[in-house]
Amino acid sequence: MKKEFRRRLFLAAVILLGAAIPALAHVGSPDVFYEGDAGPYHLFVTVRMPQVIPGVAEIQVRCENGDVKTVQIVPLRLSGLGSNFPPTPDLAKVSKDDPQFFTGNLWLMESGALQVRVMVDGAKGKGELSVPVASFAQRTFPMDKPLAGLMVVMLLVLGIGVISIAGAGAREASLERGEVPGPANARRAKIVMLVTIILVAGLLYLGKSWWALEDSDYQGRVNFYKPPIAETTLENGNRLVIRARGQNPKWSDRINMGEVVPDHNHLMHLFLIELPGMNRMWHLHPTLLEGGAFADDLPTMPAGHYQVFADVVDSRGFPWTLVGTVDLPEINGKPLSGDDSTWSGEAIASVLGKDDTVSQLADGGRMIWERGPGPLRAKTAMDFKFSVQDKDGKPAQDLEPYMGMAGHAEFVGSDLSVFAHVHPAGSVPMASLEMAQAGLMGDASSMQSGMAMAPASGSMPAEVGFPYGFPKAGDYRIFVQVKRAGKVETGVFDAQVQ
Ligand SMILES: [Cu+2]
Repeated sequence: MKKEFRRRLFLAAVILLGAAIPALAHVGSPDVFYEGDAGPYHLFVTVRMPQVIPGVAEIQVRCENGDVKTVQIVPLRLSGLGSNFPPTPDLAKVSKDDPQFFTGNLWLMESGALQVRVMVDGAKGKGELSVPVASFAQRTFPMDKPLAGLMVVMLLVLGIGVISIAGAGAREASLERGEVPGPANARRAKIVMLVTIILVAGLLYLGKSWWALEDSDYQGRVNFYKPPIAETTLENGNRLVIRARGQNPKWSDRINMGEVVPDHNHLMHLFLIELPGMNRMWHLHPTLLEGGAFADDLPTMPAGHYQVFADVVDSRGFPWTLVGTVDLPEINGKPLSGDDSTWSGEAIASVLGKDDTVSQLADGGRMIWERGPGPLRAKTAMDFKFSVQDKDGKPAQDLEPYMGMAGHAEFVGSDLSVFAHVHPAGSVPMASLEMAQAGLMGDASSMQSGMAMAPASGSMPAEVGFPYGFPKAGDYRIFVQVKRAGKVETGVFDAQVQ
């Protein structure tokens, strides 16, 4: 029985190990980067999300002005019950080296759309902001081998201990002092030990069933939050229909694609990227059909194999990215209109390896990535700054808001395991951010500036910035989209991240 049990425990450990393949999270970029204002204070907030829920999120707050004294942080739901009653906040620790850098850890107890509220106090009075975060279990941790070994030993000691104590009790408890147990006592002891063995085995079996149930429930949650699959069909030659299918059977019951909310003017942002070179990209905006499917009349595009990333935000404020691929025939479609845009140029493989900081724009102008020297590092919060020049090399004067913002950037891993759609306010979805800011009930001015919306056209600077951090080492292609004099222009940069 001991052997059998050890074999089973070993099997359970193997199953757990097998389940530990890292999940694609929001497509591989779970940490949250945010730049905005808490009243009079300009803050950069990074939330490093835990890999398991409940788990501990690490919060970093950097203040631009030098006059912040204390920073308090607290997690709560983004919408619905509990979103208006924050628990007692934690005081963030100030860094020894930098008096304007604060860090803290927060327990996230549940999955779903949450927010981290940041309350600042300093020379200019109080201010607060809220950062929406998507909380979900990304993986199952395997049990460590030494711990498993220790537990097997303890279990054996306890199990054998219980059986032998019960046996000794039955054999010797009723004896007088010095009396030797007779055959009747020995028989009784055998029976009691047998019964105890059955009881212990029963308990172990129940324990194992409970463990397996908890484990499969947790794994179900991990699967639930894996990016849903974008199922595509082409109708009438140029109409692309997109449906979502979860990697967990419960998914479509819980998430209704018919109940998504608009995210910067559109219910869905669809990116089609030609594979394998990423040398063409479309940013389109399908419309919602009855029953939660989306459809888009495709523009003219060549036949090819395309990667699909489709961003939506559900009514609770949780962002989902549908992921898939589609093979398209040559499409004779409509011309691009509205907020739709496209780019084509060099393939990623042919340019990697050189420092890619200048991107030629369609009208003869250029976009320049103002990056510092030295290698790019994974898991480091950065401010990605891009300046736009006209064809004479002067700062462009004709920038205007594109879907309400100074720019949109898409960070795509060359192996497609990372996709992040980022704005000047950071990696938080704008729709979730609106929910978070609405919950603050504060002054409307902090809401406006906190969202880093673009100023009215005419006064737009020729530079756009995006707070973000690469989630892991590898090659990336960055698409930076701005609007100039009514036309969307896309700068493309390849990056090697260490
Ligand atoms: Cu965008």
